[in-house]
Amino acid sequence: MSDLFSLEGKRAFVTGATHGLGMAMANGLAEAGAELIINGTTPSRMDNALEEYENAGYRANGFIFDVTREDKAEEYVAKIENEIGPIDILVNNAGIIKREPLKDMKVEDFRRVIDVDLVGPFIMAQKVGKYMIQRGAGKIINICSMMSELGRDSVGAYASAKGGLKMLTRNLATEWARYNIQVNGIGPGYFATSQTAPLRKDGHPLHEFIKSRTPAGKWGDPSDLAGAAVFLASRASDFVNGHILYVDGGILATIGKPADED
Ligand code: GCO
Repeated sequence: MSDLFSLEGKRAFVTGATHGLGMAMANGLAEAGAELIINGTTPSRMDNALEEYENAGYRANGFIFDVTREDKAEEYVAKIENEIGPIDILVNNAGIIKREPLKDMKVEDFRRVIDVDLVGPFIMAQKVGKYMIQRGAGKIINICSMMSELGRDSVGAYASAKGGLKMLTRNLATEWARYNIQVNGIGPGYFATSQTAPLRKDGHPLHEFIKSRTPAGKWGDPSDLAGAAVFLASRASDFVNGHILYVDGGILATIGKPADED
């Protein structure tokens, strides 16, 4: 049974895995046997991340480039494929958020969010996918969000990108299942990361709201995502195509309940 989920001999490229959810998923993939490739845009974060992976006993290679740069993505993917080895698994995790009401948001800020959270995954999938198609094998996991399904004041640009990423996932699955490439998504609920740190500050109205809105009654721990990542990266998911696996403590299962109801 453990063979079904083993990633021994596989190589996984997790974008933005210098911290946060990306790092938690990368840890899970490495624990299952995968060699890691990561990228990021902040050199100091990269140094710390590579040290952390190394201390944990994982093999990790890091590259500094922005996933929205098509030329760089193409160049680095070719370099990795030729000099390190085939990328068997791609996790499109890198993303940003800008919290700003749509009526005030600058168009350039809206564009940047779409560029990083939606166009970036397309670029990476296309560049890595080229090699996966030649090999007739591959796993692509796009990191979606609650905001692939739901709206919330101030995160309209992010939600537009993450809704788009869900449909990019289904369309890549539609075109690439025939090449034995499984393209799926993970939709994390509300997790305790640096991205949500502003929402978890004491006194922030979202802090208690998220706990009461989540049937499991708490914020997720990033390590809760490792199992979903390993499943979608392994042979266990070979006939799973275009699925978004929500790991959300049950948020999407319910409309929630009034604050004063026990
Ligand atoms: C928000 C955003 C993110 C969430 C997440 C939910 O509400 O501000 O939705 O911060 O962390 O993406 O899945």
